[in-house]
Amino acid sequence: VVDDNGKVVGAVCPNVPNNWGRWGELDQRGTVNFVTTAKVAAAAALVKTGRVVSCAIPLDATGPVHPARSNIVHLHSATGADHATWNSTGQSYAGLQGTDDYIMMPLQGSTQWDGLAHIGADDCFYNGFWIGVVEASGGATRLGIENMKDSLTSRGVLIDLPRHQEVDRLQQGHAISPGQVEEAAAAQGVAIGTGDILVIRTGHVPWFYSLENKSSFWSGAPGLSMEMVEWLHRKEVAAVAMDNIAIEVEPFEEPFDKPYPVHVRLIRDLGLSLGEIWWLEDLAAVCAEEQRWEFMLVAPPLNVTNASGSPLNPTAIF
Ligand code: UVW
Repeated sequence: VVDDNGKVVGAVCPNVPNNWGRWGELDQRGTVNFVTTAKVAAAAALVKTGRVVSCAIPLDATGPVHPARSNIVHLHSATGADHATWNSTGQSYAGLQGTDDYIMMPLQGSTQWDGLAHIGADDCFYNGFWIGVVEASGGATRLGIENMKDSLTSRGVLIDLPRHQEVDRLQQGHAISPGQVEEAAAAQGVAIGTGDILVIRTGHVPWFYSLENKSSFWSGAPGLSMEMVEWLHRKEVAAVAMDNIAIEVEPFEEPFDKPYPVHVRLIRDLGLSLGEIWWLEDLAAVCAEEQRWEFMLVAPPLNVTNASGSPLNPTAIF
């Protein structure tokens, strides 16, 4: 039975830990509630040099798009060539020589946030919203990414695992444990706390770009182990972002009852937004140069109405 708010009446999250009800029965923002105005002000106080670093891959058809999705199409509808040849487009607006373009893409097809309407299980999304609240015509009528439009800006902390482990990249199937994160954090001299956006570098997305034949890329990925769920919950992290495809380790850790088991636990149970396919090479280089792994991270999604996710250009400011 679903009530007028789209909630399954009497739904109880089957797993512990979870955040269902923590910020109210109708909350649609989950762990970004940890980011208070004081937290944002403290993050802004980390800005010392004004150095700005993008964490986005190029938004074009060369990037890694999950094989279940179609690639990015970018069309140029008014161009310099139109003006140069004086066709009808070129002559519009009495000689003004403007250009226009269109993009068609899966919202999960580039550097992106997975919002809270992206993954459900057992007919429920985060906080007990019914799976049917994401509709064919209306999209995510609850838990849409637009609920995050004023958020996902906080203190960012980069954990650079390849640097700490003295490797170019973590291998496919490498399961990241809380111990590995804590060890690297201690070596970097940085602590992770309430409301932080945790950014973990693996080197996996750069590996994609280096491959001539991309097919081997899709056979696995380094990513979070199931153990990280309890740790992220205890640390009260606001969001996690990584340079892999789906945050979690692939192949999935055994035993699992559904594919993408870490997604289910983080998105549905905790209400934690996941940043995927981020580009962290430039950020890692600046962190190493400045010898600091904390910064202001400005990473709100696009204000796409009723969307399950959003591309973005996450920006670290030092
Ligand atoms: C899934 O849809 C499970 O993957 P991603 O999080 O990469 O979008």
